[in-house]
Amino acid sequence: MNSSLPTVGIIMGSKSDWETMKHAADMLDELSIPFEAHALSAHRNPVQVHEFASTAKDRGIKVIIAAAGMAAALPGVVAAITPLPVLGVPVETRVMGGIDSLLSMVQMPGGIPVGTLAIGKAGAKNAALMSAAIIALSDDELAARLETFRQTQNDTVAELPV
Ligand code: RP5
Repeated sequence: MNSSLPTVGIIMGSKSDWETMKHAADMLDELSIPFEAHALSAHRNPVQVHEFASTAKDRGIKVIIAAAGMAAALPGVVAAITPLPVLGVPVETRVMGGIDSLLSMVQMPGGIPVGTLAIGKAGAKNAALMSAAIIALSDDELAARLETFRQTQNDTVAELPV
């Protein structure tokens, strides 16, 4: 993890979500974006979630990535408290494969948006890339790193592992 002050805050509903969210962390590391990560549940830790969300902007966080599974209230609750952009990652679940997480996250009432990504690993990686794109609007060095990432991806996407 980059040692500068974090500009992305990752919050997830359970330690069990880390297996998914490490893909967001890895992508942020690759782009040299400093981040912090916390396991806090909207249902099990409501006071700590409020503390995290209400202090994030003043601590220098620019984007929050919130991941949860099942009745995935966490991104919406965080978005209701902070003025920062909140990106939601629906975590895959055993019973419904993450459709439960996706629907409970994406169906926000008008007025409080959550930018919901895909279920699981792809959503976690893309949440990091979306965070990068948002922060890069006012950070030219990050914009250049993001462009390099995309160019490399473009140049290597057709390579087969043979
Ligand atoms: C949600 O419930 C968490 O985000 C997690 O995806 C799911 C299961 O949590 P654990 O029972 O594994 O802690 O709140």
